[in-house]
Amino acid sequence: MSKRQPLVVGLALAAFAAAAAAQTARAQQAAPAESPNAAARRWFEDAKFGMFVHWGVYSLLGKGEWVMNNDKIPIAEYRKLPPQFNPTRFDAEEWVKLARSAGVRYITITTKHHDGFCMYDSKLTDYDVVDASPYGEDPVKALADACHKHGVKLFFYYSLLDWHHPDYFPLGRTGHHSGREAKGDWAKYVAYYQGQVRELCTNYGEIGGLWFDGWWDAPDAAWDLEGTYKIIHDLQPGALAGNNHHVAPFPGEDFQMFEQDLPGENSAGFNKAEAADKLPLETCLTMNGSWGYNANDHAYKSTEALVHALVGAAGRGANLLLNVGPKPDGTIPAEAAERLLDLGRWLEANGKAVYGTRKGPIPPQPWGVTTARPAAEGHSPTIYLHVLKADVKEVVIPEALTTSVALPLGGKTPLKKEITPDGLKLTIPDDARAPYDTIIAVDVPVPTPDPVPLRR
Ligand code: FHN
Repeated sequence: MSKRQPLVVGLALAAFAAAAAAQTARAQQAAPAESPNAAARRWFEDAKFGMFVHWGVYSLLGKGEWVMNNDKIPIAEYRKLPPQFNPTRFDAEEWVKLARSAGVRYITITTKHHDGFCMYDSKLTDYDVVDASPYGEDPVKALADACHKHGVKLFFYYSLLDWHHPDYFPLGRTGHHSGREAKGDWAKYVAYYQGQVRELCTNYGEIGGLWFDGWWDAPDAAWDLEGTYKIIHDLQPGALAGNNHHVAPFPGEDFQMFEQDLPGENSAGFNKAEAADKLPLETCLTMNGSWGYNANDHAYKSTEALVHALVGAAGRGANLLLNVGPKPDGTIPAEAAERLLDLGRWLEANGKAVYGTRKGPIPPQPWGVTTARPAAEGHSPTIYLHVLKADVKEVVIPEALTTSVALPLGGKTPLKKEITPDGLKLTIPDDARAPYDTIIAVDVPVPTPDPVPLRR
């Protein structure tokens, strides 16, 4: 951090301290009741960590969720998959317990992906897991019940793009090998998909929200997104609507997602949009290189890389939605389960610097990121420095933090501080270093607010 760091850091620090002081003062007055949507957005921002599940009949082929399009499989052939789909080893309780052990706070599952096959019991089509597969049960219902039982919120991924439905016409950029006739009634397709959104908001109890995808296939089509978001908000006032369209958020959307990149990055080429400053953010990420089950993809990211993704997202005010692609038998690949348990162990020890925080007042640095926790009862606000580079021996933070106390997370011995021309230098002792992320808690003294004059 150089002293010449733009004024923005100083302003951010001042804003952080002012917000902390204001929050202390506000705590003394009755807070106005917040709307269910505002409460849900705040919950989402606090949650920090979700598990994405891409599961469908495509898992039988073990080549990912785009196999129908990539292998140019027409519907007449693809329809032979559901009768072979019988995930007898699927255990919703097991999935949710694994998620809880990983420190996951919500699960987002594909209810219908681009292939058009519904992994839930829809009354609007027989092309679903209950009517078209020997399994004959509704895995989404089982998952919803297990999530409600274990206090995990459940979000539904829903693909607007549909390679199967005869009224998804005109075709968009993909799905040109499905063998459908070159005709269809787009209004009927909109009524179909909005009817399914209604089903998802009605039949599974309280849900966390809807995660839409596939808008990018036909960006100029009459999707009636505002009508769709109204259905969600009317039926489930505490549910959030998000749409993975890779452009700036539309009216009615409650969070913004980024794919395979942290907000502000675009290595994957998906994320052209800036991070909206007023919406909760989320980055979705594969553990290997595939969303749906890919039998040949063993290129799993290291636990360190996944911790850095989780912390890197939190340091940019975003959640991490980490993906698993279950096998056709309903089990989660062993490598994925292993990574999830590693993350759970790390969060067990360090979750305080992640859950419930917001992005810190110091922007991402070469050494890492910062998260911040507002003042709590009897506790000053805390800035967490996440030193992600193992070879970094000292960090320089704004001089304005001169009066703060900097402790290794869980440690008792304050770090040595030195005022330098670049700012306040903290030296990290070797015994304070931790695997993946050395976290320094900087307790920021907050001026005690002037006593509120008693009203006569
Ligand atoms: O095409 C989909 C893909 O299969 C996957 O569901 C990802 C997850 O974010 N979204 C789309 C690609 O942007």
